[in-house]
Amino acid sequence: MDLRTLDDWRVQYLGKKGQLSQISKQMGKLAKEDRPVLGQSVNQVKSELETALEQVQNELEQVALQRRLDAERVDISLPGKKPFHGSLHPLTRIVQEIEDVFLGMGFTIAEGPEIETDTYNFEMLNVPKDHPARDMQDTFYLTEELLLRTQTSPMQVRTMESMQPNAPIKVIVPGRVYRRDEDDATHSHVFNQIEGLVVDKNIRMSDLKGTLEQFARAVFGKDQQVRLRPSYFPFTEPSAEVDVRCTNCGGSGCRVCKHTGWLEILGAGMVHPNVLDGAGYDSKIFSGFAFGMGPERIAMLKYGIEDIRQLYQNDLRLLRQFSRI
Ligand code: 2U9
Repeated sequence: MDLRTLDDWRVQYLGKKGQLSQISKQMGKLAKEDRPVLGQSVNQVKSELETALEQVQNELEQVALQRRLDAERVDISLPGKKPFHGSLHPLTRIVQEIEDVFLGMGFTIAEGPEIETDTYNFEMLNVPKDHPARDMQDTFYLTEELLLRTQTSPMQVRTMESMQPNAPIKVIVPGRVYRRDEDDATHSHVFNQIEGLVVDKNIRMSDLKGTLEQFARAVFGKDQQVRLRPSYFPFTEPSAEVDVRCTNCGGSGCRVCKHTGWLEILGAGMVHPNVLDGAGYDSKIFSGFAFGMGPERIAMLKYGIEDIRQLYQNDLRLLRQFSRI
């Protein structure tokens, strides 16, 4: 017996044209006093049949349900499929890590346009008209005045200009910059920079050194030594290049540090008086320091990546090594 056969049975006996209904139709042919007798018998039989039908129907449904549950049973002992996990790109991680270090020292973060004017990108940073960086060979010009920024510093200039008259500044500017360079293992025509600027009264070279030491220790380890070498940039005076002990050999000399024991990670200096005055901060009252670094280089040194192009190729074999899961 199954549910369908049961329904056929119901139609045959209890249906509109079924046997009980046929019997009821005979009622008219009976004598008046016999009709209630037949009526009662029909009702009683009908009610007994319906009860029996319901009971059998319940049993059959129960059996059908059990059969379905057995067929659909999940084998919880089967090993699961591992879901694919994304992760932050190593470059994004380094940028966020560097941002966190400076946020912890009270810096704010500012971001600005990648298309800049010659005025903000060069003029206001004290880069003279005949400086090689201004050459068509080195900079992507869009028009005579518009260009793709070669550094994030124009945004620091904009920040200085936007400050309430001469409020103190402590800002870092991360972002993409562009230079007309041949791409190779250490150069890319698009790369990232993080530049910092601090301006206030009485800012000294020792503030610069302390800040950069703090930064180097947070990123490269708490015992990091930092060394400043004299250098030249048009926008800072004096200027310095900043080294840490080689992350590969610890300072004894190896291929990575070209046997010097040191790795250059930053450029920095005291903001040139022309830059301060140009952006509205009187250089006789205010002083400041600035620094710039390339997070690609920091990521390469920290993670031992030997070719900058690997940071842009999104090869899963590299990226999977930075997955936390
Ligand atoms: C203002 C004034 C001065 C930012 C500075 C450097 C030195 C520097 C390079 C590091 C590697 C660029 O990414 S890189 O190629 N940067 O050496 N940058 S001082 O000086 C400023 C910035 C803004 C208003």
